[in-house]
Amino acid sequence: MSKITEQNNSRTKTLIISDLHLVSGELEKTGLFIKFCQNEAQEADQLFILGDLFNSWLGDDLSIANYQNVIEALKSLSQDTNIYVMAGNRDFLLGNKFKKESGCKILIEPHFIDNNNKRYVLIHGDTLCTDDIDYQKLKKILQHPITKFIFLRLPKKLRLRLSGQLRKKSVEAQKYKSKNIMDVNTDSVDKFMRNHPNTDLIHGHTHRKRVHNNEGYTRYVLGDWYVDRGSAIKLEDGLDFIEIN
Ligand SMILES: [Mn+2]
Repeated sequence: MSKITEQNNSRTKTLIISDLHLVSGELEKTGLFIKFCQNEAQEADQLFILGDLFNSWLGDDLSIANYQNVIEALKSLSQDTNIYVMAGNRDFLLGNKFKKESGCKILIEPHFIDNNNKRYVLIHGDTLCTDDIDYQKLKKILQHPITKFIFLRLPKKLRLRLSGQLRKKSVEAQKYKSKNIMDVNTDSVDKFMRNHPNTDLIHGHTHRKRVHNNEGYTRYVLGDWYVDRGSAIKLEDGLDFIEIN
């Protein structure tokens, strides 16, 4: 059974975001996120980042240096706000040095939180995209502990080269995939939610912000972050989508 976040009282102010896909050197979106850390997130008791905060993460030893300003913003936010980071399919190599330097705690999915007499299950979302068989196969290989172990020990230059090639392939593959294939499979969602009765689902990954009212549960899909505006879910006296700008 997964852990439940300690604060169970209904007045815990929680913000949930995902899929910022920050790229080092892309200053506008990075700046928007840093501003968010200094304002909206500062007023929250806890912030959940449900994966793909970073567009790529090739190991703490290589990537922390590329995102120094983001790490510093997280660190200073972590003094007042509990920050929980879930790995996405882009940044699943976030490690111990990241945890230490950013002040974030790393969550394993699924993670459950209670708010205002309602239980929510949080996941990144890619596990439910079961129609994309090639993606699921590749994920199994890339995120296998042995692959991760070996990759993290490769020279930095080689890691950069390999990830560049992989990214190119994935962009090409996406061109030929239908839009439906890259969304969640509703049977897989139903099956997953049957294991978690009286719970609503919050996830990201698909970049299709929406509220889906299904039989027995509601599925909330987190919104995108652009250079000039972002999106978050706020839990306080209920659930609201808020715009960040
Ligand atoms: Mn993703």
